[in-house]
Amino acid sequence: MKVRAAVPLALLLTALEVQDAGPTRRDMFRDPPVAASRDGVLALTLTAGRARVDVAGQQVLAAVYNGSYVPPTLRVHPGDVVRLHLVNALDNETNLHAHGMSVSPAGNSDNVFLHVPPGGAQDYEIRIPSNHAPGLYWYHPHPHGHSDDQVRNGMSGALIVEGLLDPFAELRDVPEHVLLLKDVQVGHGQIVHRSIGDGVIRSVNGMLNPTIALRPGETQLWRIGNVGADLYYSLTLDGHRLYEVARDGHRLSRLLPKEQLLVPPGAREEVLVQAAGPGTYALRTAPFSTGPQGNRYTGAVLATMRVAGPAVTPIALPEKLLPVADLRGAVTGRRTIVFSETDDGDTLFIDGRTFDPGRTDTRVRLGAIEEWTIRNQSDELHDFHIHQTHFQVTEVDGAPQQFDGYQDIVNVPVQGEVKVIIPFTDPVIVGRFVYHCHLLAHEDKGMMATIEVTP
Ligand SMILES: [Cu+2]
Repeated sequence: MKVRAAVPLALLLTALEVQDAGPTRRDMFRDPPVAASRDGVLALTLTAGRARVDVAGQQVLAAVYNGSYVPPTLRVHPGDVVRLHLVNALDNETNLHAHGMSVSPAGNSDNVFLHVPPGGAQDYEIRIPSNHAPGLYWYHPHPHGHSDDQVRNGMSGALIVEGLLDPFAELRDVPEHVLLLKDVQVGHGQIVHRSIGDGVIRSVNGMLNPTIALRPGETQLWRIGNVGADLYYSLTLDGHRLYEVARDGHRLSRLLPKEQLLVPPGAREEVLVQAAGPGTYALRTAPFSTGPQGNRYTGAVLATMRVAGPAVTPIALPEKLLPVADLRGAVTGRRTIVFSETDDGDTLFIDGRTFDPGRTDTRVRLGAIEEWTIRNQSDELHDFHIHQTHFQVTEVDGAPQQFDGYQDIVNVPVQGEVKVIIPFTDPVIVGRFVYHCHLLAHEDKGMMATIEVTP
């Protein structure tokens, strides 16, 4: 804020002190720091290690990247190369996954079978195809058995492929924010591991209910990522609709006004927000239950939108965006996979088996476009995610779904099923990778399988 000479300094200080007093003080919203590519290359080091960090206004000891609960947002263009040096200063093995990216799963690219031992380091080189879909992706560790713990600690950050709104002259220059949703359980100054959702604190970019400032009528792009380990978010914004532009980094064929958005673990939503009249409006997540064998947790106000200042003329939002290819009619094969678990919930299966990195569960020829039925034979929610590619959701519990675009995460109802069409058509994905439930506690307890795409 610029201090104007006409206001006595003493008065200003008093006002600030009053504002700062007490627990009701809210942080102004801050975007995560940015590491952007230059001349086609993004080079950076991520060091995974324990550090005392600020989370939701508390100092806690956590395992994080580069000493921060909110590591840099990686911003790249299609065609760029990411050269990432991962240093493991933790007590457990770790590795790195570029969630949602259609990149090579081989060698030292997006290869989750690579594990970096404690004290070790690994150079990753991820080449982003020149035709890669622009949007919000994210990075996080993926070492089976430790994924949940490491992501719960804060090891997750945003990865943005530029260009989402470039084709639309009226939207190209709207201000944007990245909102990373993470949740923590804190005990004795440390991040602790209790039952999912139990006493959880929700944060946005590590902040507790920060204030996002807009002018009346102003339009902003909010890139919202559920980059926590296990929690569902069900989002609403008081007095406003969220205009859905993209799901999981994939632009929709039209702008969808939504009163409420379900964001399962690992999913992203990119939305336009158009501010109403002056006032404050809460961005909320509703209380949630993941089923009789699952978890219940409370809702929270995630952020407060404060609308003030001179009004601007609202942009006329387009109804249509760009066409997206409908894959129905192009299906070359079908298969069914089943999620199940033991009665105590301690062991979870895909097709009756727990994860074995040495076994190849599914083999697919490059060029195939498969319809998968994903059946949930348990009494709690799971969400399905496959690496290296995306899919089209065609049915949920037998009800046909309207086609608007692709995604890489889908919620699978309790004792229900979804049908998706998965293209295995991009030559860059040839190799071995995985599909799994993205509640990382479930993945760590076995609910993951391997797939190989062969030329
Ligand atoms: Cu699950």
